[in-house]
Amino acid sequence: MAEPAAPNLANIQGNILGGFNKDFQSFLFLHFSDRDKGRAWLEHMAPEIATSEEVVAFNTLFKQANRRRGHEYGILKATWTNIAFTASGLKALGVPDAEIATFSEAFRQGMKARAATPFPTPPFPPASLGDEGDSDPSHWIAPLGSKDVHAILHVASDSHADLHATVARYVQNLDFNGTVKRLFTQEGIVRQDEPGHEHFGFKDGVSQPGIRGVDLPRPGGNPNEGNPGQDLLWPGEFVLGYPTQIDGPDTVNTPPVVPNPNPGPVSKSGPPWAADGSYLVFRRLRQDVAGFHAQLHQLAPANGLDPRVFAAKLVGRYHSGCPLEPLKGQPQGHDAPDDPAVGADSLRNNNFEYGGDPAGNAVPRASHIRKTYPRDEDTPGGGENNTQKRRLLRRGVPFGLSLNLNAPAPHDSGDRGLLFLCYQSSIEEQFEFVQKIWVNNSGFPQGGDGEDPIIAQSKTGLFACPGANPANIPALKHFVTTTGGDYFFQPSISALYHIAGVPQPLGA
Ligand code: N7H
Repeated sequence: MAEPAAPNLANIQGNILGGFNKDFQSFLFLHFSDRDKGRAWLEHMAPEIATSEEVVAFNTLFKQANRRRGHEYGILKATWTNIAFTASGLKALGVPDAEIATFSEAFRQGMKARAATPFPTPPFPPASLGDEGDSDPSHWIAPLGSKDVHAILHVASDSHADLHATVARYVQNLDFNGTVKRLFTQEGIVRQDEPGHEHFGFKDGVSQPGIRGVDLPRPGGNPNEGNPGQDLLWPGEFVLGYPTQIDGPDTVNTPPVVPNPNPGPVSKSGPPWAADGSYLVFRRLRQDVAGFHAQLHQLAPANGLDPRVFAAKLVGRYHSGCPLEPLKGQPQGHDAPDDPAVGADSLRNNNFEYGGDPAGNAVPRASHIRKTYPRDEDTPGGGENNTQKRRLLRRGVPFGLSLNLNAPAPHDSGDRGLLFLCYQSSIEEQFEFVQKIWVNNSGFPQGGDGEDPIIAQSKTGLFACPGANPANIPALKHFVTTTGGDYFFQPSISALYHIAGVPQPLGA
């Protein structure tokens, strides 16, 4: 029988296909000390869990109302919850060892085991994520990365008050149950001074993969794109049980279409009940904002660049999200200090490729967005058809308060950054591949390009920046430190009942 192509949104947890996109978020790290009471708690929680169907419908309505009224204040509000488990969590809830063994090795080992030092040096490919020095797991915030963490309960809301009322209700129930312990709570909060921007100042969440069956082509537009420049990918890249991208040329159409638009093999991992589930990577990344800006203002003039252009070259976009590459159909890109601010325009801000800029004159080949998604660039892995198998659905949110760069507070904790979350159907082939083989590798895409200047896990690295003088910056400091993280599996709604050991109620 043919496998389904359109994702079953009603059975897929919210935030996987259809991001929560909420200003106020809490992540509760839980431990189950009794199998049966843990299962009873899960049965009780299951109706609280949002579906992707609900979140996609809400987001569509929210955008429509927002567009018509011209503002988003007070239009619609929601509070969403979802849940994901570590391998030790599945075991604590009684999932048999033989079934756990069928999940991916990275998930079974957990991020801490994969993060371990030493920093990858040749021979390549490296065995670890390269979390060294301050990022070494021995410095992580307890209990992140510990096998005691069994589940992450994620609550996200448009209102601070609603978030805390919901979390308080859940915590009361945890305490009542007694054997589901809350080990730690991590708060996430969108920057109130610059909503949508991460702590270094750049607009985030601008580029996401389009998903066939969820994101529709624009009327009269390219049938293989959602918004202009947003390639539509098969849902199996992000959810188990669906067709994936083909890592090879299109042999069906003449001329061949790139990326290959035909459905590839169905994504499989874990036991049959893992279908409609997804792997979640959670990484707590601290950002040294003052250090980042101090380096910009020191190195930019020393290398003949305006600090705003240098900052944009590190990322590949201006602060507004506007790309440095020329938009399709336009002769010139942007390389002037003034930010052209087309960042909010999703019809324009992803409509570019790198093929016209092989030397990296506009966007250096090692810049953050080119490293993590090289688009049509030639790669040692085989170019764009292979690259589309490395995509991530990013669902991050900042943590900590903004740093006032004009008047830093004397007792500032410095603990701010990004809670990086991403969904994929293979941790090894997607998140880990991007971090190990592209980000941390100074030889990708070409020898001498340098590490990713934003997230590489080494203290300093090379950054080749054509247009700067000199063009090679040999010891660029890096200001993102890993302070914890783990790998989770986010089961379908029906699988939550399966794990709880009860039949799914009709209509649930
Ligand atoms: Fe990145 N930043 O502020 O510089 N990221 N990121 N990221 N990131 C992106 O397109 C940032 C991190 C990706 O499709 C933008 O949304 C920071 C990790 C990918 O063209 C900005 C941190 C990983 C893309 C940042 C951080 C990635 C992307 C541009 C950590 C994966 C899409 C706005 C503190 C291992 C590329 C946007 C594309 C975009 C920043 C983390 C991956 C501004 C500060 C850990 C795939």
